[in-house]
Amino acid sequence: MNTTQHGQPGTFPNPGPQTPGPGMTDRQATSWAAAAGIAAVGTGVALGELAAGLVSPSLSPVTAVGGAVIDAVPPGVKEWAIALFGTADKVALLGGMGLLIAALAALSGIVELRRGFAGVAIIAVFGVVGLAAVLGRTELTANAVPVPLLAAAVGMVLLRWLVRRLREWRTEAGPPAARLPAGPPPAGPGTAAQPPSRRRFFHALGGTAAVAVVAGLLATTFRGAAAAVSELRSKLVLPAPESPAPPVPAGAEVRLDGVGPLVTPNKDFYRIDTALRVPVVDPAQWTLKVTGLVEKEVSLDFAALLAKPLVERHATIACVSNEVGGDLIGNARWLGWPVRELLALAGPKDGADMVLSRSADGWTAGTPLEVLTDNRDALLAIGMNGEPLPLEHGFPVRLIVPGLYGYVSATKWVTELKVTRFADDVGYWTPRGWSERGPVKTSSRIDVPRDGRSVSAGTVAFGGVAWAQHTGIGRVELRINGGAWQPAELAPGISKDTWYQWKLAVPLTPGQYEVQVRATDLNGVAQVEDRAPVAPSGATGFHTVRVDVKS
Ligand SMILES: Nc1nc2c(c(=O)[nH]1)N[C@H]1C(S)=C(S)[C@@H](COP(=O)(O)O)O[C@H]1N2
Ligand SMILES: [Mo]
Repeated sequence: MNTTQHGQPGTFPNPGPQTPGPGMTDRQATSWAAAAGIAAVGTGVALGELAAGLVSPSLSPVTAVGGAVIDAVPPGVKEWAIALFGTADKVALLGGMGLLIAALAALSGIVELRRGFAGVAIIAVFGVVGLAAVLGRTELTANAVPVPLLAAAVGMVLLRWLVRRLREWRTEAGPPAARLPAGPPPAGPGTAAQPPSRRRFFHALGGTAAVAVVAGLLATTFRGAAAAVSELRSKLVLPAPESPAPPVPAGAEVRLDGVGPLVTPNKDFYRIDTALRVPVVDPAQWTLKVTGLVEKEVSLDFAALLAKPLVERHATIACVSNEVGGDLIGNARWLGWPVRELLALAGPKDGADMVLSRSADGWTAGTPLEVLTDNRDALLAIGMNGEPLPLEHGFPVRLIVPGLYGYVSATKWVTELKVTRFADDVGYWTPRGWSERGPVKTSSRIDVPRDGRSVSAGTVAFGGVAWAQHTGIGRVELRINGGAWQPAELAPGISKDTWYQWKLAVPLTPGQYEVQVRATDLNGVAQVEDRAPVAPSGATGFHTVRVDVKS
């Protein structure tokens, strides 16, 4: 962008025009400034909606602000609105918001023309309101937070640019010619040439408006599909499991503030996938095909899946990219149908040793056939913590396999299971530098105190989680400044497939401490001490925190 020409009023390139310009009245300048404000803010909002549609299908800044308005208005007003608009109340709200946004956008253009940055400040307030609304929506993931900021930034930059173009035009056009009391208006070809800055302003304004329209149309298309599937999801009633989850044992929670929750709420559950746009899969259109080395190909639709005897189980899933001490891991209660029962219907042929699962967006994972047919509860999951799977976590159906990293097992939006051989097929990540097999490595984490924290001398409570899915944790120990390993209090896990919480109270005098944790599985195998990076098969090493104990 051109930063050398500011075109401020008073810096006429050539004062005292020899040929009188066509002139620009204050009213014209104000109208075009208002148009610039609407185009700039419109583009910001449209791009924000588009980004929201791409990143987080269920919510947009506009929807979030609208939702906040609905939550905030007193009940009387709500009833009045429903009485007045009936079922169109939401359309009326969105229409009203649109008009209000347009009015404020026009105002931002007008004040920006009068005084640089005044309009930008109004847009900044827009951004803050949008951000506050987004933060206030509990069902929203952190992914949506940058969206209102992006929208506001785009609006501010465009407004500065358009108003600068407008000022250049006004400067070149000069003040309006003295009004003649009678006679034809002086405007017209030949009378006064339009300055080139006029064309530049209209190109900028038209270009901006065109971007707003295209982004708005794309956003509507994306959101329309996502909104329809979100609606189906929210209306879906999950069947009761034939085999409910075993009860959470008493004492499974150590009840220490800051320790990762025993069951991770859906909105806090880590999300990892290659999907730039969350696949939007209509359950009525969904089918799962079992293909490849099978006696008989099987096809399953969603209604048939719901009618199966479902089981509900807790399982902790982790990403291979989880660093030592990291949070790409979570525990949930999954509702689904055991994959081994589906595979039994198809009848894998001799020689098959892998199932290549494929998602609606073409991602693949290669899972050992054995793990999907042994007695563990590898599930075709439809429910997560009592709800249908969130769109981001694979709605309507995903795989959950206790004991394997997600990249070789946890296919979201799953549509095909191809029974095959490791010799013949590869999952998505394998040719990209990750191991063919991905068993979860036994590991543990110190959640409190956090690394680098100061605590007061006396008894310091340490706590965290440890996991060795499908084997189970037998012991967790702490080591302080490289001393002897001290056993921590290990809470009972929900099952061998979940993480376990642990805690240990340690008396500490003032000073600097380095505290490490080590987990040992139920077979007596301790986690690996040597540090290894996440690639190719998962990080190892002891999680270490430095604690500053103050007197
Ligand atoms: N379709 C699809 N499924 C996928 C992935 C993906 O990129 N696409 N990523 C996998 C990886 S690497 C992990 S760790 C888990 C994460 O599941 P979550 O996002 O529900 O936590 O999903 C797995 N399933
Ligand atoms: Mo992952």
